[in-house]
Amino acid sequence: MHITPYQNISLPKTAADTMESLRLAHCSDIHLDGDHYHHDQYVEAGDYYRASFEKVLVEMRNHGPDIMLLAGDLFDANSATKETIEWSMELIADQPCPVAMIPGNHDCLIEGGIYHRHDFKAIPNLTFITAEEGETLWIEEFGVAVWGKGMIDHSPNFSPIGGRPDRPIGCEFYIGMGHGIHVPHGEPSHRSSPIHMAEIEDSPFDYLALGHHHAAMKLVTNGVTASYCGSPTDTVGGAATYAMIEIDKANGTKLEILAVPGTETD
Ligand SMILES: [Mn+2]
Repeated sequence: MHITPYQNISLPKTAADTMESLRLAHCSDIHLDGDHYHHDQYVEAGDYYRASFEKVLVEMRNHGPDIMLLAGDLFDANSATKETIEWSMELIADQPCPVAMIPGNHDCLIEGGIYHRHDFKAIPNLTFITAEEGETLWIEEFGVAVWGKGMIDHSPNFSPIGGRPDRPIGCEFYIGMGHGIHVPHGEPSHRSSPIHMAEIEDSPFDYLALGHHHAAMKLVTNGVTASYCGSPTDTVGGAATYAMIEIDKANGTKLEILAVPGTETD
């Protein structure tokens, strides 16, 4: 397959030191190759999911993000077709900025799964987190550290943001990523891939990008900014949505959930 070479943004090596703010676009739960119905119409499923992903990428690019985040479930199932997988790899490679991604439960890292069949780490502008115990990867041009885990098994034993490390030395901006169920204070924790509110409140990230809930959810508390950005292919929250984030070193993090135009259901 052909991957278009990534056109690196030509920032000087010291740019991160002098950058006062970082702009992120956060998208999740795209579910490529899904087969659901939308707006009470039969839609050619593959076309709908691909078109919606392309559309949200255009919307995000219009905000001029420094980095795009894909917080899991890019694919609806590990049985996604080779054609769709290669199409998505080329699309990611075509984005004019770095992209950071974690797998979700639908496209988890089981043996023989998508990310074993196709080498997403070969996509030049993609920072792809796969370590089950968690790993910190760097997007050096911006002095950004991204931490997350590669989900293998969506089970109560998997803790998507459990054991997150403190802010790494030398990092200008610290981003966390997680895919799992939000567990509010006081609720039982028997569910798979739980992300407890207390863990979110305790987290050291400038921004925590979450995925799994298709209705967007802003979680801003105790000086921590996190969100489930919703899904570009599911309007369960009233529209297809994504999030835009501005991390400002002096003024903290600003978060906006935005609807993809034309997808509002009321
Ligand atoms: Mn999910």
